[in-house]
Formats: sequence, structure tokens, C-alpha cells
Amino acid sequence: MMLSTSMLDRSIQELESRSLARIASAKTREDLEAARVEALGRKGGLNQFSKEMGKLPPEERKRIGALLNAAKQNLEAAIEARERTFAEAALNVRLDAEWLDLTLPAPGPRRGHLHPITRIQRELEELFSSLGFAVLDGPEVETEYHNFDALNIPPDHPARDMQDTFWLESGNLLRTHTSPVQVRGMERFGPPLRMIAPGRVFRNESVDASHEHTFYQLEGMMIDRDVSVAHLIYFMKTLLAAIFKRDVTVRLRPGYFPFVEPGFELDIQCLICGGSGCPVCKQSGWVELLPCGLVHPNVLRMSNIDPEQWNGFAFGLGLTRLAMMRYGIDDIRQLQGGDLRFLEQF
Ligand code: 2NL
Repeated sequence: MMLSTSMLDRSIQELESRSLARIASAKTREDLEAARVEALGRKGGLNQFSKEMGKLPPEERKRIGALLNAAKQNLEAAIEARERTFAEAALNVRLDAEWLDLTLPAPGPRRGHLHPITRIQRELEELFSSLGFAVLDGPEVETEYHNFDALNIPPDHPARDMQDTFWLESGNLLRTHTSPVQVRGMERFGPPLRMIAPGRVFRNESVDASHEHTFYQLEGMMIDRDVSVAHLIYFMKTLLAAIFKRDVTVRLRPGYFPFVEPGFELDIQCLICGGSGCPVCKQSGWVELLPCGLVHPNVLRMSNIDPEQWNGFAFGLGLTRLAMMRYGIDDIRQLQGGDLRFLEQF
């Protein structure tokens, strides 16, 4: 088929403008590639006109050649421009998705916090410090003398049994109370003396919801001239008001401990029911909390304190039990279990 040059001109122009429109409206890379094949493909597009050119007179051949070249360059430039807009759009999508605000403050390191027992221990240390008591520490591995003999606990007392005490092969033991710290305090400082001894103690117990082999105690004593049960009651009420953050009603019952005479069980009126009876106080209206008493003359004598000149009161407080009461913990094993999900609640 022989086209007239004016028809050839128009066909080239038509192909060019159709292809430009298609390139401009290409929505995807696939659309654009289809438009490129149509305009510049080996078999179709502008190339089909090159064949016609050979049949033209030289002048016309030159003119049409230039026309084809210009159209080809236009189309290539349009394709390249369109490709650039695709690349920019893709980059913008990535930038939006991967955008980071480098000016935001970094999250700080996670803060730890005190264990509930440590909190109660520190509160009581502060209270007793403010009342003139020294806070003493001592070894957890003790001699039989400091843990038992010096406390007037007789050799055949059941507390010394293998059943209750972790004995070491050396004949020493894991302290079963913090009393030996106070014995060491009496030996070292002499009277007058006010001290507390908070710390870990160990008992050979079968572990269950209310028994642990390791728990925390705080014992205290005051030795001076003419210390009476009235002093004891005053300090115990001050202690309990600080713990429970309100006035508490107390009562003393006789209690037997070899290291005190007289010895008492100090009960508080139940804080849950106010004394009318509930499951916490087992319907009695009272909760047993604080064993205490006046220090036994034998105990003073063994630590080189003259019981004719000096006397004192002493008490023992279970910090673990107190933490359970304050925070409503119903299984003692959780306190030393090391589960952060439990500890982070406090
Ligand atoms: C307990 C503890 C009590 C004491 C502990 C004590 C210490 C010395 C002298 C006299 Cl060095 N007493 N401590 C006094 C009264 C009660 O209770 O675990 N009771 C079950």
C-alpha cells in the first residue's frame, strides 16, 4: 500500500497524540508498558511507517524521517516522565509508611520498685529510728548459743528439733528468728539500749499457702531502768497505728515464750469487722498479731546485763504476715516466688 505523504503525516501525528494521551493516563507500570509497545514497539507503532519511507522521493524521505525522529523523542520523553512520577509516588508511599519522628523523646529505662515486704520494713525502720531505736543487722547463719541458749530456750525445747530448724553440718544453723541479732546487740552495746532487728529467718516447714521456709521478721527491744508493761503497750500501740494508719484497740493475753517473763500475746481488734466477727478473725473479733513481754532476767544475765539494775520489753512482728494483711495476699509463696507479674502489682 502506498500512502500519500499528507496521509503519512497525519497518521504519524495521530499515533503520536493517541500514544501521548495513553501514556499520560497510564495508571500502572503495566499500562505504561502497553502504551510504549503500541507507540515504539518493533512491529507496530512508529516503526511501521519507516517501511513506507523507503518508497518516498529523497526530499520527502528526509522530512518524514525527521518527523518520525521527533515523534519518537517526544514519546520517549513522555514515557520517561511518567515513569518518574510512578517512582516518586512509590517513594512517597514508603516514606509515609517508614516515617520516624527523630525528635520524640526516647522511652526511659524501666524503673524497678521496692518489694512489698521491703516497703513495710523501711516504714518501720523509719518509725523506730524516730523513736531513738538503732536498726541492727546480723548473720543469717548463727551459732546454737545465740539462736537458742542465750534466749533461755532449754536444750530439750521442741524449737531445736530437726523438724523446725535447718541445722548445718558444722553445728551452726540458719537463724529461726532475729533474736540472736538482739543478743549480739546486748553483748556489744550494753544498757541502756533501744534496737530493732529486721531480717530473714528460716524454719524447716512444709511449704503451703500459709507456711514458708523463709520469711521476714522484725523484733525489737528496749532496755532501761524500770521499764514496765505500760511502756510496752505504748510502743506497741504507736507501732500498730503507724502500720495500719489509724488507732487500733489492743488486748493482752498471757503467752509463754522462754525469753520473756511475763509474756503476752497482743491481739488487735479486727480491722475488717471492727470486732463484731468475720472470717478474717474467725468470728472472734480479735486478730493475734504481736507476741511480746518483759525480757527474762536469765536472758539479760547471759548477755552481761544485771537484771537488778536493768530491765526491758521485747516483741516479735512477722513482716511477711503483715504484708499479706496490708495488701490482701492470700498465698505466702507468691512473695518470694519471683514472678514479676505478681510483684508489679505493688
Ligand atoms: C516470735 C517472736 C517474740 C521476742 C520475740 C526477744 C528477744 C530477745 C529477748 C527477749 Cl533477745 N525477747 N524477742 C520477745 C517476745 C516475743 O516473738 O517469733 N514469737 C512466736
